[in-house]
Amino acid sequence: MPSSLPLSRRQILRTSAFAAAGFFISTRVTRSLAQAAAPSGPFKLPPLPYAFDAMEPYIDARTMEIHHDKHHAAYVANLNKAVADYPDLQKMTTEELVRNLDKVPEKVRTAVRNNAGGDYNHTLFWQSLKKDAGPLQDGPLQEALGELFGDAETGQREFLAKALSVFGSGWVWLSIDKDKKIVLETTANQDTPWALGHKPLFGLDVWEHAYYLKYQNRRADYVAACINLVNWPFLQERFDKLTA
Ligand code: MN3
Repeated sequence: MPSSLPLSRRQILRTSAFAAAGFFISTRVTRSLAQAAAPSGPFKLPPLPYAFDAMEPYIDARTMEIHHDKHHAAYVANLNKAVADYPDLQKMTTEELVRNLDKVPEKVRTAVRNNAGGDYNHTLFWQSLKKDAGPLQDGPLQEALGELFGDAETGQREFLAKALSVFGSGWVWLSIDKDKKIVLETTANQDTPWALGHKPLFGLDVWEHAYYLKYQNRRADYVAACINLVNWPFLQERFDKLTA
């Protein structure tokens, strides 16, 4: 039959194309599952803005990978779950959600508070870290920090002490109050400074998941290491925007 050869060739082609596609798809599925075991929804896990090992040796690559791909991804997935029945909430950003928790229906308020907070805090945290960002330059942020702490050494000491004062899981923050002054404060769990009426400038994650693999119980060593990673140019720009 004249068609048998072309047909079988087509079949072979189809089979191999299918096999290739299948391989491709399964690789992609595995990756996307690892990225976000999420029921799909309006909220997406923002990509880490650098490689997992970008903050070595201060933050190890494995911690960074688990922290972003598992912990941060879980907040996004759980936020999507929480807003699944609320089209109005689905249209909001995580910042709008954490700034308006009183408007979130009581039934999902705790879930939104924890998971929108988790997404918001981590997204800001990733951007706030950079290796070799250089020191803080003279300018409004430097002046505001000087007003609060006096000198840099005192600032680091007080920031560390504040970070150690967090009992259990939480964050230590440099926030901006209503008078555009910087305040040093902490929040529990994934609460944000917005809940305290302040604008978050810089937050350091002091949950154990942020440091346990490398530092075990030595939170002070982790915080001291992170002080080397502050992305001052980013914070300067953010300070200018938040105080404009
Ligand atoms: Mn975390």
